[in-house]
Amino acid sequence: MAVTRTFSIIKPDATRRNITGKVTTMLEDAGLRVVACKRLHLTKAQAEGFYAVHAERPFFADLVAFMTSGPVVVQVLEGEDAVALNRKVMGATNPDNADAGTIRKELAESIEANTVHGSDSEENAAIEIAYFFKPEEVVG
Ligand code: RTP
Ligand code: MG
Repeated sequence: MAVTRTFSIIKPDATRRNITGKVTTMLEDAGLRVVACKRLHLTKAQAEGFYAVHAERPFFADLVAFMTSGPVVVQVLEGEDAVALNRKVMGATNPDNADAGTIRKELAESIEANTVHGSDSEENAAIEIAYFFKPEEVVG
């Protein structure tokens, strides 16, 4: 399996609870390496653009409000088959359905305030990385 990259967001529920280090440790312990990182407060336009694929979903307005409710930490993660590895350590979207030991099972508050985002394909990872980082900001 090749070393690849994925995109991660540590969501506002985690920055509010001051557990970004704990989340990052769980990512690192799973075999992922942080090769780019910054903390920012998403604008409404940034959050709407990022989640445009969900624009027609009933939870879209709530999701945008949540994602702009506090700072986030955006990261590029590198590792063996990084997209799948990250999704595995994140756990299911709804923490009630997530496996024990996953970030969402251990730390998420709800299906919305679920602590982390992770790209769902290599194609989307590349799009999402480019949404937040210039090539020279990613240092492997
Ligand atoms: P993500 O995109 O954040 O990595 O999460 P995901 O793939 O597991 O879930 P997705 O279906 O892409 O949904 C994006 C985010 O929207 C919120 N959500 N709320 N209220 C609801 O029913 C609901 N469903 C999804 C979550 O924050 C989810 O991560
Ligand atoms: Mg998703």
